[in-house]
Amino acid sequence: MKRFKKVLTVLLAGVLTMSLWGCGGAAKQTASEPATESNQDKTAGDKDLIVVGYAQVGAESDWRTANTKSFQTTFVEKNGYKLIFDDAQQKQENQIKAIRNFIQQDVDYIVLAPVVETGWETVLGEAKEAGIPVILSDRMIDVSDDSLYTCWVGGNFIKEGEDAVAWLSDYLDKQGRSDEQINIVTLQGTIGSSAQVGRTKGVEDKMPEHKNWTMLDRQTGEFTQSKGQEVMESFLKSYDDIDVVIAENDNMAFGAIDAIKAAGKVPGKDIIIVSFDAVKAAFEAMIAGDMNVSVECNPLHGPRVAEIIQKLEKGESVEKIAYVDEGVFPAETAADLIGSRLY
Ligand code: GYE
Repeated sequence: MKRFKKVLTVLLAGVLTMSLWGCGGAAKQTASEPATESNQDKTAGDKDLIVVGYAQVGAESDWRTANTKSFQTTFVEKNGYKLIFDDAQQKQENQIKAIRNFIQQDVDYIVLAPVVETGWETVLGEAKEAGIPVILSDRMIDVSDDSLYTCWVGGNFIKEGEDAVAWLSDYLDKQGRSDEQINIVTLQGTIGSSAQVGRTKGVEDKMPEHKNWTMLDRQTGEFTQSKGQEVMESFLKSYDDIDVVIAENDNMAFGAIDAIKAAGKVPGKDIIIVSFDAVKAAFEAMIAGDMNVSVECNPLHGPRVAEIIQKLEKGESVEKIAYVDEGVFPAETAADLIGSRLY
């Protein structure tokens, strides 16, 4: 019976069309408005709990830590859940193992934040075969058969890249530098992850509109502060004329800031720092004058996924693809906003 219900919910979700979640519903939720409120008084015995296996990417960044916390505080017993959490240490093979374990444990739902986009057909085929719905969160997968997952919720990474370019163009205009030669380097995220693919594409698509901008180099910093610093050190040795660093997340930007200071230059002035995520520490870096802008990427997906699960439990339909609303935070807004940031 339980299995039949699962198959039914997967089928239901599968026939839904793509739509944006940007202007309402679950997209507007924050961690302070949990979708699971109605369940909070539930005094369930273990057998009544909904068992959720979360195949998490790792613990590579502040964003990731906030994302993990969002799941660990939402999927708790008092909300009617049991969470089985797996940290894959940024390795797809570990996530595949975790999913197979979840299948073996016959969890009710699998949530996957995929490290990279490709290579998921086999293991998700196994989950489908077992009748376990797979909810993708954060990053996307690249599969031809979209019945391999129930739905996806996350950030619009291409738009984030485009927003970064729009901010930079505006900033250079205001500085009277719109006709100057501008040399850019990019610290990319994990190659093949949606966050890297989308942000790189968003920037690349908009670059031709700025004929005086040159992308000198781009290399992965694996979304970590230490690798970001290492790559920035090598960029600074290779190029003495870098005007802008685009770091595909805040933690790599923090590493770049350290490298720039160590090289005797002033981050935020001599070299413009454009970043993504907008975690609290980025607001601190902006207030300190070290970072110029951070394009927001919201990690608080726990309540959003809980709302999806609640709908599926009731046999209701869910959006197949749902983007979360995100903003752009330049340095001059940081002091006012830091107090209200949730992550
Ligand atoms: O930007 C980065 C993290 O997938 C959106 O992963 C996420 C990215 C985020 O490591 O900090």
